[in-house]
Amino acid sequence: GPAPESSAEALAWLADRGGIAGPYVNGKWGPLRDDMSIHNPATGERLAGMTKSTPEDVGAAVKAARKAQPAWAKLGGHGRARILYAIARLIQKHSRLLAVIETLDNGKPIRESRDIDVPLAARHFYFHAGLAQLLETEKPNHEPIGVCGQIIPWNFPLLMLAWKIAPALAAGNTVVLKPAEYTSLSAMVFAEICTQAGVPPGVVNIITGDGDTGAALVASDVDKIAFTGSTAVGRLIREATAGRHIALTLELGGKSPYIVFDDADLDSAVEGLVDAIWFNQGQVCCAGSRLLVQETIAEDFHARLRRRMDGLRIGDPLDKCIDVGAIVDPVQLKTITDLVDAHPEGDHHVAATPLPATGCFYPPTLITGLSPASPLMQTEIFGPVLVGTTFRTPAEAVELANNTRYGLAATVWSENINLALDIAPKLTAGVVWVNGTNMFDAAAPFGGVRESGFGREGGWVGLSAYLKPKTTGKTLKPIAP
Ligand code: TXE
Repeated sequence: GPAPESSAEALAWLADRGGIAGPYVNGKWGPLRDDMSIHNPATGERLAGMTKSTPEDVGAAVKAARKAQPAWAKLGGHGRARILYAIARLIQKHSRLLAVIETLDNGKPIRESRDIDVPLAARHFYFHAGLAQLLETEKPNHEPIGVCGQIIPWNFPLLMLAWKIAPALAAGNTVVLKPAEYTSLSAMVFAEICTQAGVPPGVVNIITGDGDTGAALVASDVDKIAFTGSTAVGRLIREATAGRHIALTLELGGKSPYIVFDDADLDSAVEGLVDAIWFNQGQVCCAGSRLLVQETIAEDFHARLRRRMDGLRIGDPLDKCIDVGAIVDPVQLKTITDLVDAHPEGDHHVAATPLPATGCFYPPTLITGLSPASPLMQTEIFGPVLVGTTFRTPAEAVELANNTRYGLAATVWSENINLALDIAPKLTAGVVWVNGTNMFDAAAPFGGVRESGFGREGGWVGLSAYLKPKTTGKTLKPIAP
């Protein structure tokens, strides 16, 4: 049918499917059970029911993936590319439905789901279709890993699904993916897109459920686990897979520094912060959440920042004029609230715009003048809360920036390119942005170090995490007699 233009039409789309998100295994839906509820965080309204997939449901999905894998690999890079291109085009065709569903389910502003999440997801499939076509010539002597278990978070439900599924499929693997319990609806749309695109049954399997379902997937007969989520669950997964010698990549939390030097273009650096910490309500693994400002300009910079914060529009995520939407779930809202309330230290500034009377909203907040050891400076808040302090010298900026358990991203603002190029290599991070922030490219490897995890997603490096190199006799030169 035609793509829904409104939430009413998106809800009708869900009702047509029984109003329940459930497993998609071997190209078919089911079992559909109303075990859990999916809510709209902006209104509290129930959007759908959801199956909590059992270990048996997970086992059936892994079995389907195992059976489908050899034929999928045999299709070859060009054959798989044809299907990946079809998925990309169908994401574009259904972009309106995907954007509305994503915003209803997650609470992110429709402007973001429409202009960022959905187009980047499509681009990820286009890009990996291209890589699939190059595989046989660029990566001879490489085999797919097999069946990949993939577990994703709720902050970018469709985009994280694309980051996981596109490279896995391009490389000739089959997948069993578990979306996050708060946000499983765009995965339902994606499953239908797979059917429409001609993905053979069993190549893409989706299992809905919570952490128990995730743990069952980790314990199942898969050849690899790819996980994006909290550092705590990442650690559990590492322990659970330790003795089994299966492949593992982890993309975990962060507390990324955002460094502003006194010679920076201050208005651009302020605007960058809107993207760094208020984009997606700060629920971004690489959010620039720790502001480090050179002392000489700190007062001026903080004043500009407070003015900009006070102008942010907070409210109904379906309103195209909204800058800041809802927090994904009451549990996450409570985590943010408890953490900030427990630490009154520093100067707190709360954005002036009033919050909607109901729903899961948290105001954009700036907390400056903190000691580097403050839990606010060390703990990932994963909300619209920017914390910070000042520094005097570049060396001190580097020291403060690296004073964290994490190492995902970092941002440097300076008009002095020599300074920026000197600082960048000294920062402990998987990606460093200069005079910009939150910039992504399907071709650029993304991932972290330390407690931010290991492994990279994107580009050839990301694709390689779904391939096994294999040296074969034919390609070895015999030792001269
Ligand atoms: O994450 P979980 P939560 C951070 C952020 C946030 C905190 C808690 O700080 O406030 O984590 O969020 C599945 N075995 N990030 O509790 O639990 C779960 O069902 C296997 C940063 O929601 O890590 C979901 O699909 N899987 C992060 C996924 O793991 C398990 C994004 C992520 O949920 C499991 C999300 C288990 N034992 C949260 N337990 C980022 N890096 O972007 C849960 N899951």
